[in-house]
Amino acid sequence: MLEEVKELLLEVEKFVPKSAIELEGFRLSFLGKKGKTNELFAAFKEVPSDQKKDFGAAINNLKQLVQSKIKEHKDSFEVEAENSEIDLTRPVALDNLGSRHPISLIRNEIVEIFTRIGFTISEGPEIEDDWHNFSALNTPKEHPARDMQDTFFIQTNPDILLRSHTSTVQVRYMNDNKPPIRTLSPGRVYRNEAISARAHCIFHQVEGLYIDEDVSFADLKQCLLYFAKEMFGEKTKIRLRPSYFPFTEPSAEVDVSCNICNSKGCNVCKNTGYLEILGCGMVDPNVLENCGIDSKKYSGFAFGMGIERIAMLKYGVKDLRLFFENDVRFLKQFSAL
Ligand code: 2NM
Repeated sequence: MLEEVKELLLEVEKFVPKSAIELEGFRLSFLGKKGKTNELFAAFKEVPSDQKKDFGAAINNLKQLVQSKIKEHKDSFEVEAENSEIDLTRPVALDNLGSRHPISLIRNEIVEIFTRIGFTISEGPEIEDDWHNFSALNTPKEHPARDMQDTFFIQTNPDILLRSHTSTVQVRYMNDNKPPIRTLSPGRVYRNEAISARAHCIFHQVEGLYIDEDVSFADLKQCLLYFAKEMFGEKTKIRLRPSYFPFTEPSAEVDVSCNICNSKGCNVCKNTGYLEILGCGMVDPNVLENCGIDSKKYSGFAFGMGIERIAMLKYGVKDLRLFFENDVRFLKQFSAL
C-alpha cells in the first residue's frame, strides 16, 4: 500500500500539464469524488493500526503535492489565456484581398456608363423558352436566322433552351413595362461553339434597349458614340457598317477607332484602323407588337455586345479562354475594385 502511494507521489512530481484542460483532468483524477486520494482514504480503514500513522501521512503528503502542483500551473495558464485571447471585434487586415474578375470589372464599367444616362439594369433567367429567345424576337420557327447561333436545347423538350442572348430579358421587360424604356441587360449566354481563342460556349453579354416616342437612328448613333468615348477614351471615333439581325431594321455593326495605332493600322486592328465592338439597330415593329408595345406610337433602338470582346480589347488579352480558366496568375493582374 505504501509503495502504491510512493509511486503516485513520483507521478505527481513528474507531471507537467500542457494545457488548462489537461490540468483539470489531473485535478479530477486525484481530488475528484472518485479520485485517487478518496480511494486511498477509503482503503485507509483496512490498513493495520501500526501502519496507519505512516500511511495517513503519506496520503496527506500526496494530497498537498497535488494541490500545490495545481496552484503552480493554474496561474501560468490564466496569464497565458489573458494574453492569447482572440479579439473577434478587431477589423480584419486588408491584405490578400484577391481581385475582381476582369469580366466583372468590364461589366461594371459598362453598367456605370449607361446608368449615368438613365438606363436601369434588368436581369432574367438563363434557362429560357423558344418564345423569349426566338419567336418574340421576329425569328419564328424555320427562320434561317435561327442558324446564326447554335443554341443548346433540352433534348426532351425543344421548347426549352439556354438563352443565346440577353434580348430574352428585354422581351420580358417590354411585356412588363410601358415606354419610356431605358434598360440594360448584362448576363451569361450560351452557344454551341467549338472552344477556341476567340469563341466559347459560355460568354457574357450586355444588351441595351431604348424605347420612346420619336426615337431615331441618330439617337442610337449618339448614344453609342458617348459609350465608345467613355469606354475607350475621348478621342475615340465610331463607324457603322450595315448588317442584319432579325430583331432590328435597319441593323448595323459598330467599330471603334483603334487607339493602339491611332487608326494608322497595326496588327491588333489588322491594318484596318478600326475594331468591331457591337451590333445594333432600330427595334423591328414586329418585336414591339409581340411584346405589347404600340409600334405606331413608339420606336426604339437596341444594341448588344460581348463583354469578353470588350475586355480583350481593353486589356490586350489575346485568348478568350483565359477568362474561364481561373488561373490566379492571370486573375491577380486585375485590380481589387
Ligand atoms: C444585338 C444587335 C441588335 C437587341 C434587340 C433587342 C430587343 F429585345 F429589343 F429586340 N435587344 N437587343 C439587339 C439588336 C442585339 O446584339 C448584337
